[in-house]
Amino acid sequence: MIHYDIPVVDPDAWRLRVGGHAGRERSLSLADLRSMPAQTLAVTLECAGNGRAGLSPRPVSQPWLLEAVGTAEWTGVPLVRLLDEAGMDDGAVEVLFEGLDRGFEGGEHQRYARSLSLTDARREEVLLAYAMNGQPLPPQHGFPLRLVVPGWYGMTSVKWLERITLLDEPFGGYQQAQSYRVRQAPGEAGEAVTRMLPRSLMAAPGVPDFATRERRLKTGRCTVLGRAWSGLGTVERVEVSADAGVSWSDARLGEQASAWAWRAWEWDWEPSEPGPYELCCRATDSAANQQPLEAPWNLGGYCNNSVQRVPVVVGEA
Ligand SMILES: Nc1nc2c(c(=O)[nH]1)N[C@H]1C(S)=C(S)[C@@H](COP(=O)(O)O)O[C@H]1N2
Ligand SMILES: [Mo]
Repeated sequence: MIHYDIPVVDPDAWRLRVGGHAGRERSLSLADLRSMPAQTLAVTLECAGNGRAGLSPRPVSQPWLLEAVGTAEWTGVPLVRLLDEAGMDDGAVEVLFEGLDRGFEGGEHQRYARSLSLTDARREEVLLAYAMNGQPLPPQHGFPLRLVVPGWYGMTSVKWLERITLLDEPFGGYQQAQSYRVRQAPGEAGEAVTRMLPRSLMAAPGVPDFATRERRLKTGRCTVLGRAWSGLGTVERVEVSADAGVSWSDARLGEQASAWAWRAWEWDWEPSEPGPYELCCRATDSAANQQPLEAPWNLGGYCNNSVQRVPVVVGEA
């Protein structure tokens, strides 16, 4: 998701500044970053607000249905290398990432900025990415450089990176302390949104009705295809129900492009007779987290990983 405007960046003039509670201030060009050992990793990124429009009452923000997720192959420099090269004073506890984009939010003029604890920032899978699917980052995905934090909801992966700062106290900026918190009422401290809860989505069989989105399908055998992911463990199980979640059976699990990318699954279906059905799918991860039939409501509309429901009408012809 993009909170403000996509910044216009001249790649020749652009520099990444690294400093704060670090041994020395550094300024890196794109060429400097490209000359460092690179890593490529397939990562699924999901917006914390994915599924928000399914909550009632509907929280005021981007009304995502289920489209705010995707998987790409990211190439860049492992952040931990850069942190090691920067050197660090004792006492650094967090790493702050600031983007070039700015706007008004919550009555405050701000740059988009988020932090990670030093421990989370030093994980080997965290990348400073300058390429997506083998091409320079497209403008909307963070050109020329973005953070990619596998396993976490998308807001963590700061785009259009301009500065990395080592902090000796937790960051209290808007996107950390006000936004992206699970709370029931304004003014509550709430719980920080962090890693992606398990979720599965299906490409339902048949064809859609334009207005209702209900799907129409001929009798006979078909295969339901899907993807599932979790930032809290690996996907261990996907189940599908054709009766609105009353009875479930296991889908076959397939490949995933990396430990941080969604996992393919498929499920064969032969409806016993014509009529209305409701297909549902749910994922369970290795930490025993399972998608709920209905996720709890919260003010920001975050982390709604309720099972997907797709009405399908099976007909004779
Ligand atoms: N600088 C900056 N980084 C940002 C954002 C932003 O608005 N500004 N949006 C965040 C959010 S909310 C999400 S979901 C992801 C989306 O990344 P994508 O557009 O590559 O899918 O970027 C994150 N990084
Ligand atoms: Mo997002």
